[in-house]
Amino acid sequence: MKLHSSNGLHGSITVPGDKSVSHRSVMLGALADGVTHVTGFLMGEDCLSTIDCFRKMGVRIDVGDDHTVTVHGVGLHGLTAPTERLYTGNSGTTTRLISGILSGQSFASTLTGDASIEKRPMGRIITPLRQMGAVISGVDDKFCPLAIEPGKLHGITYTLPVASAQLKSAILLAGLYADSPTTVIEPAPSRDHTERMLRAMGCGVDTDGCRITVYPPDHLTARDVAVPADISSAAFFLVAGAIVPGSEITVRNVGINPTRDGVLEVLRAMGADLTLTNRRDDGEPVCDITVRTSQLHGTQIGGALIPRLIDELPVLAVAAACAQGETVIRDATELKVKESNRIAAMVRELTRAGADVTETDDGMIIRGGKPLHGAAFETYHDHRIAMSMAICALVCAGQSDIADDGVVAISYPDFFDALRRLGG
Ligand code: SPQ
Repeated sequence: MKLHSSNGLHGSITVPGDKSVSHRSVMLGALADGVTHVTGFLMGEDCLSTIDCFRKMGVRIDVGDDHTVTVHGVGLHGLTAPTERLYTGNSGTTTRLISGILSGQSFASTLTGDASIEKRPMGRIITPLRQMGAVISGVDDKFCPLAIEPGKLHGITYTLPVASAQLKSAILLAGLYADSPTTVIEPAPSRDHTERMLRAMGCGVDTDGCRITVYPPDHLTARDVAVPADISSAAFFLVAGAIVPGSEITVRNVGINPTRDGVLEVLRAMGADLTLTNRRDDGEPVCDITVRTSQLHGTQIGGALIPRLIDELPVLAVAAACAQGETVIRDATELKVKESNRIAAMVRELTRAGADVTETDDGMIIRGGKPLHGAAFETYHDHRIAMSMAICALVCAGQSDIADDGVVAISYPDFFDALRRLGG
């Protein structure tokens, strides 16, 4: 993919459905009694991996050609033993959440994924699931492939070492199969889509600050899911609209769940011109967001904000490189264990473009305002690095190249077409 500096992006756009909500609609739809109709489903590779895994466990899932998915639930105890390994591709969410579900089944299973998944930490789920009685093992007790045998689960109270929705959800989903309630205590609130969807399906879930308790239900009741547009995908265009001179972009129907909207808070703190309109709620709060170009300035990003914008940090680093003054990102060591080491990747690629960036132990310091120039950018086979550097390329003098552009299909198959439609 060859990219050039842009004179301005204009128009309105609907980005694809939320990846986190799409995954959970299939998982919980499969475990519910009845049929779940999902609209706005993300047809990205990660969510298709989730569909594939549940089909291998006997769940009928019909995929329409207009982002609709129909999940024919089999009930909490209706999954059947897969005849082959469950392959989760590049998807950490599929791998970790499904591990919680598989721990409560009466059959054995093996989970495996691509080269990136085999490097991502799984010890963090193995430890609490074992405490619950799960019979689960991995390579060195830390990595995929994971082997899971039938186990009898009991409720636990578990304090998470990191604010991670995947870890929290794996434990809560195993808790559906436990003989007593399960409580998870988070260091800071992480995305709460699992809790919301479980409640909507009739399961008792109490949230008291950072303390979440799930009560094992008799059954889940299927409920249709309208997936909002993904704020993590919208973020690329919000940053593009803010930094590309002369732009005005409206992103429609964006999910603004308070556990996910940290990117809006930070862009506002940086001086971005954002207008939120047409607010509504359909299980998840949504609105339309209009961004107009403005001069950004540096800011501080850390603490409890981090889990609320963890996947948006790479593109926020691009915004910071275009801002006047210094931006400090701290408390973000989790970025090192995503599809790539996103701290090292962004420091390297922004430096390649001429930005002044220093890597720190838990984040980076970006001294913005240096003139940026085009380059051949690496993606580290990470969709969010590819899209972040594509947005950066729009403000670089000269041409940029992204060789591994197909990686965007993980979460946003249509990304480059959408950018072209806005004038990129
Ligand atoms: O699924 P995967 O590969 O882990 O996806 C990522 C992403 O950038 O798309 C992270 F690499 O998003 C995670 C996110 O970082 C999706 C997620 C979820 O749906 O629960 C939660 C976050 O991860 P974590 O470990 O902080 O809970």
